[in-house]
Amino acid sequence: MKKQQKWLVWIFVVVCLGGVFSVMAYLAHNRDMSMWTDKVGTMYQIFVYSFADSDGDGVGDLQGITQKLDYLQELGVNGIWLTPIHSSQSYHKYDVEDYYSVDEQFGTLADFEQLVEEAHKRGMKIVMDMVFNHTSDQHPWFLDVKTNQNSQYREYYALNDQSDDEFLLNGPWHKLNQTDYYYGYFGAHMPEVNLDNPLVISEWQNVLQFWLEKGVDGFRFDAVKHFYNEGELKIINDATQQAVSVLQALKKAAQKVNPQVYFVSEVWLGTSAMTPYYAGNDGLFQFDLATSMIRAVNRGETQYIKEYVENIQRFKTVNKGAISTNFLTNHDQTRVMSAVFEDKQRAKLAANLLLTLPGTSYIYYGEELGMTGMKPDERIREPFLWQTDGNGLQTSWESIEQNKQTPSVEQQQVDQTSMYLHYKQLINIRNTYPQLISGTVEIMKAADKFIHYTVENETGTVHVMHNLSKEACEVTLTTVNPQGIYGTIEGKTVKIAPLDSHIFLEQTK
Ligand SMILES: [Ca+2]
Ligand SMILES: [Ca+2]
Repeated sequence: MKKQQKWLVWIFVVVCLGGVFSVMAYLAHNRDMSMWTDKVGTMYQIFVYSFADSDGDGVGDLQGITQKLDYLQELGVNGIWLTPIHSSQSYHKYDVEDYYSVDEQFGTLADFEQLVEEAHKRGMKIVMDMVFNHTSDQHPWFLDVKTNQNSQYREYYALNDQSDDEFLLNGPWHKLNQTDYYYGYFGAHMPEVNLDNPLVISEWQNVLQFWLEKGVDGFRFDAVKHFYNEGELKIINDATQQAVSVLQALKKAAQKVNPQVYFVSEVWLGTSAMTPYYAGNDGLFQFDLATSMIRAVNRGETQYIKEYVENIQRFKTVNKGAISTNFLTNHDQTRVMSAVFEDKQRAKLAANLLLTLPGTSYIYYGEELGMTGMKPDERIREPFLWQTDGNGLQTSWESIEQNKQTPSVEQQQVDQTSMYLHYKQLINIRNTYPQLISGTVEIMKAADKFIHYTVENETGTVHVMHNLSKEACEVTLTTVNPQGIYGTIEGKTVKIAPLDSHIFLEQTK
């Protein structure tokens, strides 16, 4: 080959490689999740039935949420998690009949698209609840299985036709017909799907793509711990790994529509058993942390928070983009205000913990009003209190029993001591100091009734101290040039009121 030809070949190779690398860089850039890891510090969980009713039928709906987006923007949250909105007979809608629909009680697909558009205009994300462990017993697949012995959907569910099988003795099996039984951990109305069937996975992939095309930003997956329950299928080799594989397959399909799609799962397990699930998720709800924060507030115990913080780095060994998903309580648990025995100062202190630890912190609707709530479930899902007279899109599907004394948004917006203004202040701090979202956390001191941690990034270190005792305390600072964020500093001394916190910035020298 002549010298000139060799050069031409080399130029060709370089141009081709350049093209390949550009495409790879483009794809990598598009999958850049830094918006989620660095900017989305606070999310707001809406129990749709109870939040805002636009048409006066007593039930919350999508147009109601759209009309209240300004409220959420003013509170400072960066996005919303909606409990399921698909058609379903129940009020909670965790038993879905049609995954491509909007329940008519909540509105239409057009209402949903408008909600997404209006949320995006305000820089807010929309995360949808996806119930993929089970369907409703009214889902067309299940109705067909029930009535048709040769149904093509038999393999879509966990069925057992051996009536003498020992599985049937222990597990939550329900009678399908004369010969068959089906598995339903949450009850006969929630038959569990067979996630080992590729046709089911492909259907779930289509569902995610459908909603991503409507503009949704992410998904919260329900009951992931139960994807592969012991005894549900004949062969389960590794329940955790199999569930992770399901999520990975879903993610791959979802990324084709939105490369930055966000996955967060409910895996209701202890931190170490849950951590491997990060391989299929961006976020995992930290149930142990939630309990630890409530315990710290009620009893002054700090060792559990210390242990949690020391474990956070392990999440990143499973998935380097892992986000700690912090929360105090959700729609299945006693509300924070009730968990702290209706002590307003303790509830504020719990908020201070929730909103100063790195990750994405979720607020359950009404928590910012100090709403109370103890089981049964309906009572931890009472109508959100918009106005004292019950107007202002307030829902009325059930009477208010446990929140007769809780002040409404209207009252709290003008009360300087209110829970609402406290949450708003802390969320604002979280939005102002990005290290509180994505910084590196380190415990400085974890003692009885006192904890001090730092959250650091390249712009500076935020110090957070919580006084978990009923006595005021004083701390002498060794920090050069501390800049107050929450609470006052006199000279080198920080005074912290009983059950209160102190936050300051240590400027990078
Ligand atoms: Ca309504
Ligand atoms: Ca299951």
